[in-house]
Amino acid sequence: MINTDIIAEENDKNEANLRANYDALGEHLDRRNIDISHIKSKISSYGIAVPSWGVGTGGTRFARFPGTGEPRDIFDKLDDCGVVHQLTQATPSVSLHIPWDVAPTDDLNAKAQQVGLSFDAMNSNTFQDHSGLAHSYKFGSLSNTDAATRQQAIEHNIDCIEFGQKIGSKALTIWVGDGSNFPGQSNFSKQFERYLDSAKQIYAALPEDWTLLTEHKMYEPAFYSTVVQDWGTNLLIAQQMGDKAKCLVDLGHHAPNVNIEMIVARLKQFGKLGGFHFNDSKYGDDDLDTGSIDPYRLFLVFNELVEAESDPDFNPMHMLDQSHNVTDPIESLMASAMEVQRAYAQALLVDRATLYGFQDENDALMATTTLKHGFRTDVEPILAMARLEAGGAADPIAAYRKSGYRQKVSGERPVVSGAGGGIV
Ligand code: RM4
Ligand code: MN
Ligand code: MN
Repeated sequence: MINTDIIAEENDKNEANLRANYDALGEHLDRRNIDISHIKSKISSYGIAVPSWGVGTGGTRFARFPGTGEPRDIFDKLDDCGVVHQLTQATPSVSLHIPWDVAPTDDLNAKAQQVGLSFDAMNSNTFQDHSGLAHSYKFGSLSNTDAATRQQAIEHNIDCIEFGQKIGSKALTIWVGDGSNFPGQSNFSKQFERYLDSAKQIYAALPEDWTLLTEHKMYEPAFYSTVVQDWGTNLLIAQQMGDKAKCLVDLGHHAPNVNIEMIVARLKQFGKLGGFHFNDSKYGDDDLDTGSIDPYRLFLVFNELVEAESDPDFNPMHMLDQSHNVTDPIESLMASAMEVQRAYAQALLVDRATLYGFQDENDALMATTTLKHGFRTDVEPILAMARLEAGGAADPIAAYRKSGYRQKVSGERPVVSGAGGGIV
């Protein structure tokens, strides 16, 4: 973890300016009839999960260029996730991937407590073969034509639930790479039927207070068809399963230019929006840092979420899901968590009563201007003040660099081989 003296020293440097900026923004918002402390308290209580795999350096299918001091195992990963949360106070939980993160659950609980974290949704990775498995997932997992392979994948998911119960998780996220690379390779209907049949068996093993999240993705690793390719198929799955099954929207899993905020609105309206994987993309599942390419789209998604906030039954899970190929993953995760908070704060600023009035009058220009007013407001002082008051860093990246954390762990963690491609 980061020495708290360093955080305090860095905060001392920033505090006077921050207070002046915060007060000025407070006056500005006051004139818009918005109470800045209300927005700040919403940001303070907001948390987003980080994926365990996100703290390792990612790669493409061509190569992976390792960073220095990369985590060697889940305990190193939890240390790094602890730093992200310590400085941002925005990422209190971690989403594990099984089998990547398998370890004795008592040790995981002890480590999480030590670094101030809890565990979010479990991810069952049946998109690759695990060592010691009897059957290969080369031609699919839950939808494989071979019954024994499907059974193995079903049991793995049930194992993930049991594992998660021991560490306080309350959700299982299923994303499968199942699909086909050639027209004619698979029978779409039969393949989906097999998927549904397998998913029903997993759903039957779900504890009462758990949620099953299914994640759609248009393509990759299968390049012609994917079993759960879009939100329509995802919604069918959730409807077939039951009340505990909901859809997870990964922002990078759609065709370019797809109106994601509208997908969010539709799923929300019918009670089937279960969670998010936040990231950003230009072309496909690029897994770029959240808000780095299209922060307006992120804002528009949060605009939909804020609309539903007053509904007590609406509580989708929020996670980051991104790959850091050329940056220090800790820095990218901190910046991304703050981008998510920014979009949330901006969406909270939208004058909804005025917006609805313009919508009813069909005043397109004033409606869009009213909406954008939230996005155009610089809410950074709110985010920084929330961090400062919670014991985090006003400027997390600067404090992190000052701390020398990466150099310190580099001494303890040997360089991991960079050969080959792959996401992790
Ligand atoms: C997939 C999908 C999953 C993530 C894996 C690593 O594209 O986004 O959510 O766990 O990548
Ligand atoms: Mn994802
Ligand atoms: Mn993805």
